[in-house]
Amino acid sequence: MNAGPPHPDPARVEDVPGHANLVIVANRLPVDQVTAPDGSLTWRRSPGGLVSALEPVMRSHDGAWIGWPGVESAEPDGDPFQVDGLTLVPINLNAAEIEGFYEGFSNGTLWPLYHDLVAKPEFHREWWEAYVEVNQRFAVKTAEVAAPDATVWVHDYQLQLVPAMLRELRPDLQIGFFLHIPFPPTELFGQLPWRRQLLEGLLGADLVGFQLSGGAHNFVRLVKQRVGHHTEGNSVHLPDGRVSRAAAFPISIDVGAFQALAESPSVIARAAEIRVALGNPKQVLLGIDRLDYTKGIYPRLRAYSELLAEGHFNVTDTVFVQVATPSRERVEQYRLLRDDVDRLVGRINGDLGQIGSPAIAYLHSSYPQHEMAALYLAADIMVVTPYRDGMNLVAKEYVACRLDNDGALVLSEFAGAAAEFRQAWQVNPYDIDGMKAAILAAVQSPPEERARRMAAMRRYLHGNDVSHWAASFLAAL
Ligand code: GDG
Repeated sequence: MNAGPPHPDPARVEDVPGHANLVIVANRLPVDQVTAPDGSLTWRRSPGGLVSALEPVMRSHDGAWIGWPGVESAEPDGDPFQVDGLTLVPINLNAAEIEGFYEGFSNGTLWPLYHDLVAKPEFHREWWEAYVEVNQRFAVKTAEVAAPDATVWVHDYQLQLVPAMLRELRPDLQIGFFLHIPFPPTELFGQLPWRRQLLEGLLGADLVGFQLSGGAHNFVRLVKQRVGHHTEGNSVHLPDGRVSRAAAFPISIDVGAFQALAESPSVIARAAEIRVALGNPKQVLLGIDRLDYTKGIYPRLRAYSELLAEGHFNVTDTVFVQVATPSRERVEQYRLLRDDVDRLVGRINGDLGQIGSPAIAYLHSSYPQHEMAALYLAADIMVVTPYRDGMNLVAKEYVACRLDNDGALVLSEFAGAAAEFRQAWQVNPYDIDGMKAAILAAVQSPPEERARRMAAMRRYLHGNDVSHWAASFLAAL
């Protein structure tokens, strides 16, 4: 818990506006505002891929981070403030902005469209208008905060118009953009009524980064097709003489931090405690995800329940721990998903569980990072089966924690991480039988094979952690 007032000592922040040499612009600030029992406001670190990835980079670059504090507010934006040495610049969102920009266009239109239509995207003109207005607010604030010739790094699908809006206001800046989620194939993107505006928004950046090279190719192809600019390889030549480049920068994690957690006596003790609490099973399988329909939680649990029902596993010596972190709970599709998963878990436990031995230990909750590390340590098999995922940091965190090269990773081929973790047991989450076979193969694999596969993934991860990712992006910018 990082405690601190929302309006801190102005002396610490008065030199910030107009003076930040590295500005991170993201939908969310890397903190949540919470009310302490005494009524005062404090800040708590928030979970999520972006936060996990960028925090170490910010610290080493001493920059400013612009974003929404995560609570609804109709007040004017507050002053910049500091938490844990990070300078945070808040942008308040009111109820209408949250509904139209965040829950609407970002999570009801773009998120499902960019994830291969796993859910049906909705197109509403008033959501789009809110998206344009909020992107403009982010651009204006960034223009205020950035020093002359500063580097600005804009993040993710919520802010795709910011690069062009910002360039208009501040042509002196170096502007980079990174998309954390997949960039869809041209046929899907083409459905968007505002496809051209989004492409032009991104082209305001000098460098547009994607998780995989496929995303960069899709983007450049679309720019050629829909905007008509001249392209050469992954470079786009703009009419004003500027060149905007697209490239892949697969994101990673703070490997050292996870390794340190995995080595710490308290985390090791907690992992042992978790196994005892689970009844000392022979095998612990683990899933950790935001409760999101892209993550493939449902087919994964179905595959596991069929393996149990067919007698491949026994609930007295095997347990599946599924952590589903609450997410976007005001969006209808997420509420429906929660009901579906609740029902499935209830049915599986009702049909297959025994007193003291549930088939699935289901936790709809969010945990501190050391508890996550203890779970990674306690799990023999990590099951990561998204239908589509930009990268998937959970898979990388599991690998980082397996200091003894033990443990097996079952990984969807549709997660970005699959391109790097060739040695995982890869699965197609749409193929339940295939998933069952892979889980079984992972569970039954001899220790030497697990160690060989894990060692190779760990070697790869060591040369490719989040500071390498950020350094490569910033160097290319
Ligand atoms: C997006 C893209 C891409 C989760 N629950 C808790 C918790 N987490 C942390 C995990 C991990 C992160 O959140 C989740 O990252 P993912 O990569 O798995 O997924 P998204 O949130 O969908 O992230 C994704 C990522 O951006 C980065 O570019 O990889 O593809 O969709 O770090 O550990 N952390 C804590 N408590 C929890 O309960 N402390």
